[in-house]
This record gives sequence, C-alpha cells and structure tokens, in this order.
Amino acid sequence: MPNTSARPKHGRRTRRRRREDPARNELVSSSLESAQQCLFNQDYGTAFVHYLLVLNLAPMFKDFARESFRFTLFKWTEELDSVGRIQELFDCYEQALELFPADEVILNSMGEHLFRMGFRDEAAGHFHKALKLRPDYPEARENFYRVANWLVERWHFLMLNDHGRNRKYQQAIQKAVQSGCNTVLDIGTGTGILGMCAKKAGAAEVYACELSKTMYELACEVLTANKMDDSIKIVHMKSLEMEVPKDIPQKVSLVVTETVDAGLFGEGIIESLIHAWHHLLLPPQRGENEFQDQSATGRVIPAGATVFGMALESLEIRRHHRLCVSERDSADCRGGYKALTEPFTALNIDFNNVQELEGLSSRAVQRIRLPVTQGGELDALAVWFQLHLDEDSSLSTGPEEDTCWEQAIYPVHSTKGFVLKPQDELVVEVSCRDAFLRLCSVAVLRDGREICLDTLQDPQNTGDPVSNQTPEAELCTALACLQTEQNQTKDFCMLECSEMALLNNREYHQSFSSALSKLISQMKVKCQNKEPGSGVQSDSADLLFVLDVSEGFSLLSLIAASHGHVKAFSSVEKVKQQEVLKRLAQSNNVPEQHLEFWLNNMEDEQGMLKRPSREKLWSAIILDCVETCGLIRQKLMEKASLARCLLEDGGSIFPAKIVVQGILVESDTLLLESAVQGQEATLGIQHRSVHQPVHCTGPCVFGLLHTRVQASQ
Ligand code: 44T
Repeated sequence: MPNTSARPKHGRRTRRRRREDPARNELVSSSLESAQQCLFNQDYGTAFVHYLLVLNLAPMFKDFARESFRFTLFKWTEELDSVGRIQELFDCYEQALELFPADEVILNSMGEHLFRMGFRDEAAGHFHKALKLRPDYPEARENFYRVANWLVERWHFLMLNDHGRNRKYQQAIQKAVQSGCNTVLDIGTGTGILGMCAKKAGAAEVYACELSKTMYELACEVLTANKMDDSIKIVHMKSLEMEVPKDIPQKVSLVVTETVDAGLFGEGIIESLIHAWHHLLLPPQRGENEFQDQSATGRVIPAGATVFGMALESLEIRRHHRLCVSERDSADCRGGYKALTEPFTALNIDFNNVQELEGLSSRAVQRIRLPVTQGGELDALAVWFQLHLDEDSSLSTGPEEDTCWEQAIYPVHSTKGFVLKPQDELVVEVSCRDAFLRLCSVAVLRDGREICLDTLQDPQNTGDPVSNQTPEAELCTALACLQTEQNQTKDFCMLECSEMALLNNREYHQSFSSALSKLISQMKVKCQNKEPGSGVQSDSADLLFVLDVSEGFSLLSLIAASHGHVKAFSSVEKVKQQEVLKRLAQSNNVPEQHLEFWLNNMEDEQGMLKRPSREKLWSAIILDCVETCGLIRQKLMEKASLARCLLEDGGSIFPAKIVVQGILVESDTLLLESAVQGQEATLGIQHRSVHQPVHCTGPCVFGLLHTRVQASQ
C-alpha cells in the first residue's frame, strides 16, 4: 500500500507443533464453544479472538469453522470500520489470511476495504488473487474491473493505438537523437513507449519517470518483454522530485514528454518543464546556430504548442451543465455540435524557452473579438491544440482530426442561455492562472452595444433569455443557483454533471409524477372507503408517507410532496442542496412540515429501513436504482426486497420493475480503448501485458467525440 505506515507488517506468527495434549484439547473445545456463544450474542470482537485461538491451535477445524469464521471476521471488521479503527481492521484481515491464505472471499473483502481507504493498487492485487483462485467469482470480477478502470485509464489504450501519433513522436525523437541528443529523459513515460523509441533510435542513455505506481509497474513489464529493461532506467517518481545525480546521473540533452491533457496544461507540463530546465536538462541552445553540439545543450520534444478555441452550440453539453427547458425532444440531445465561430488562436507557447514558461502566469488577460459565423445558442468554448514536436512536425487534437484526442470544453453555466446571431461578435477572455488556461465568454457586441454575459456578476443581464416562461421555466428560474461549475460563490450549489443531466430529464420526472398521482388517488380512495365520510384531512396521521432514497440531488421527494396529502422524505445529504429543495418547496406552496430530510446512510441498513413512525408505514418508496450511465446499483436492488415489508397495504416501490434490454454492437472505439491492437500501432513495441477487460458502462459518449458504435443485430 502506498502509505505503509497505516498498516504495519506482521511477522509470520509462530505456530506451535500439534501435540496430543488433553489440556490443549480442552482449551480448543471451550474456545470453540465460547466463539459460537459470542457469535450468537453478536459480540463479534470476542468471537473473532476465540476463533483465532481455536484455528491456530487446531487447524483441523478449519473446514468446519470456515463459514462462521468468515462471518465473524466480516461483522467485526465492519464494526471496526464504522469507528475508524482501521489499523485493527487490517490486522484482523492479515490474521485471517494467515489462517486461510487461499480464501477468495476473505481476499475480496479485504480488497473492498483497501479500495474504500484509497489503496487502489493493493485492492487490485487482492481482487486479482481472489479471481485467480476462483475465476467464476462474480463479486471479485466486478471489483477487479472497477479498480482496473481506476488504475489504468482508458486513454492509455487510445494513445497507444494511435499509430499516427506514435509515428510522429518516433520520427521527431529519431531526428533529435541522430542530430546529437544522446541522453534522453522521458517524463511521464506511461508504458515506456517514447523512452523505447529513443533507445531504438540509438540514444546512449535513456531514463524515464512515471508517477503512477501501476503505470510504472506496467512500464517495467513492457520494458522486460521488449528486452530493454537493462538499457532504460525507469524510476517511480514525479519528475518534479527528481534530482541529478541522485535519480539520474547526469543532465540530459533531450526531454520527451506527452504529459498533456485535452486542455494542454492539466497534467502540469508547464511546471514539469520549468523544473526540468532548472534541474534535469542541459542549458538550451543559444541563437540560431544549427551546428552547435547538440549533446551539450538541452531541448524538449514537443518544442511548443498552439492552443485553439471555438464557440459552439451543443445540446449534449448544455444538458450536463445547466438547467435547460428545451422544446426539442431529448432524442435531439445526443452528441454533435454546431460551430458558432471560426477557430481562433488562444495561446502560443515555446517549451524551449524557460523564461516564457515562467512568464505564462503573469501574461496579461487577452481579449479576443470573434465574429459569429452561424447563429445558435452559446453552450461552450471548445479548446484543442497543436503540439509542435519540432520545427517540421506537429500533432493536432482538433475536432476534425482522426486522433485519439478529445477536445476540452469550457461550458457556459449561467441558466439564462444566450442566442448568438450571425452579425454578433463574441468577446472571449484568455488568461493563465497557476499554469491553467482560463477561457471565458464575457460579452457580445450587437448593434454597437456590448451585452455582458457574466450573469453571476451582473444579474441585470440584457441578453435574450432563451426559455419562454413555461411553468417548468419558472421552476428553472428558482433553480438558478444550481451549478456544475467548481469555483462559484457561496450562493451557488454544486451539482455533478450527471445530476444536472438527470434534473434536465423531463420525461423521467413526468413519468414519476404521473405514477405517483395514480398511486395517491388509489390510496385516497382506499382511505375514504375505510372511514366513510371522513374525506381528505390535513391531519398528519392521514398523510401518505413517501421515502425517496435516490442518490445525490433529486427532485422526486419534492414532486411527491407537491401532490398534496403527502409527507415526503428526501435523502439529499448536502446542506446546500437541502436548502435549495426547501426553497423550492416554499415557492411551490408545499408546507414546510411536508418535506423532511431522511438521514440516509446507504451503508446503514437499519437507518434506511427505519419506519417513519411507529404507526406509519411507507406508501411509496422511491429507489433510484439505475445510475445515469446505465449501471444498476446492486446494493439498492437488494434493499428493494427488504423495503417491501415496510410498505403499507397497497403501497408501491418506484420503479415497479426494470426491463433490461441488450443489443449486440460492433465498436471500434470500445476496442481501441480496451487493449493494444497489435504491434503495428505501437511501432513494433510489444504490449502484451497491457490490456483491460471491457466493462460496459452504457453508451454515454461526451464532448465532441462522435460514437462509432454500430448496431449489428
Ligand atoms: N488524457 C488524455 C491525458 N505523469 C493524457 O501518470 C487522449 C483523455 C485523454 N509522471 C480521452 C482521450 C485522451 N512526472 O501516466 C501518466 C501520468 C504521468 C507524470 C512523472 C510528471 N511530472 C508527470 C505528469 C504526468 O504521465 C503519464 C502520461 S500523462 C498524459 C495524460 C488519448 N481522454
């Protein structure tokens, strides 16, 4: 585990040799009895100690006691977990694994704890072991896929499979090495591919560094498989921590790196290169003297970059980032975009000029005026870049290119949309703060007037509001403080993009609302039949109780409460989000006492399944058991069956049933992001150890990348 101090290693416990000893037999049988008694009394800690004693003294009981031992272990460690006694928790698992080293259930469960504590590499190791022991063990398989997705992000495969990109890097490296750069450092080596290119090109010394432990280990395997483990020195380090001669013996004449994300700066390339120029690279070449000895000077591949931007309309981006009441039906919202301006140059940067790198953050804010070329709603600024590998060759991550790259998106967050017209000019500000690129649409020039777009600072926005005031639009105005933007002021309430997309899903809310209406009228009739003449009363004893256990922000409890005659319990946990719901309840005339917040802890079964009050049962329980990406929340499904006994007669669980449909697909994209597709793409470099099972998460493709999924019956 990365932080070993949290879990000290135990030496192997010494086991005494088994002897036929009556006192010992007595101890074993009385301890076994005590273990069983403690288990019955739910005193799991003591039961665990007794079991340990028994099984260490009398290993022949292992088969007999395995199930109870596991149960005790899980119950006891659950308790330890809930009170934060983490060290003891892992001690218990280590003791258990000493007794049952090949028990896949214990291994899997320990992996789950490790994963929750953030020790992902170690968790993966445990799931993998469990899976090796029992390849058909579904829990371990699911866990392993999940953690593998965390550890080796899919873009590694996309990059490795991008032959064009690999080839261009290879050619630029070859040229540099042939012109004299004979000592090379690959910063952020991933699987080691650029370092190997340098070695193959004939560089005398090649070093590489990688900050991710998993990627570092993979790189070691790939180097070995390609018989280059002796010729490339790789370190598991962030380049910023490297020193000469501690980590590499000398300063290098070439740094190669592709530590860039879709927005160029997200992987910290500016900081890494400033550090490299000061500590790891030979001094730069001076002037234009091409005949200078390249082995005595330093340079970087890529030599620099140009960042481009473009304004666009995209329903897919809109529905993930702001409340939108679109007249268009949701089928229109899938993928695609409309360019509203021509691409513009946002920034130019020379990676071989350390002064320029250092001065980036203090560059003045640049104001750019962009003629609008096509009318449409302003949803985002898209950004991509050209990496100038050297003076002759470059790579582009633009939307029209056939590369592995996606574009970075700066979404518009303000609730009031703005429709740009062809004669408008859009004013965009570009700046760099802490080596992060910031792009912002600040104003529109129309008919000689300047319309400010920043509604957060200027509530008197004179722009054209897009939404006409339908009832939903009014609701949206009340929800205006919900944002997906990270750095907003205290009046704003942060939502995940997926929560926003769900909030924008009108069909989802409408179908729930109508199902609930039906249920409420049925229940009311039943109520009246029971007590003829009593009619609808506002007395809380007659209210229907609805529990919403949706995860994250959900309007469903409020929708339930707004039906009248209902007391709804929301599971929204964040205080800010609770405040928003309360405000919305108020503006929808829902009495304050009809919306309560259920202290919902998904891990705590008793909490979730508690009755609303001693006399009442739930009339409806909303179990939002499908994630927006299409995954089924297995744990919630299990709870659905338990929840059933807390429903009053005639009550319902929503959704009542789920129909899972499947279709066979052929998808190049899925292949390209799951495994290295042969050696051709990777320039003959072998990557057999680098692969990842496809873990289906539903067809959610985002940004400007078009799906290449094709239905094939
Ligand atoms: N994702 C691109 C970002 N590193 C590429 O640990 C493009 C995303 C992407 N190591 C879809 C498509 C694409 N010192 O393994 C990583 C990272 C490592 C460092 C040592 C440092 N200073 C760093 C900084 C990063 O470098 C590797 C590559 S970073 C490239 C990121 C296909 N979605």
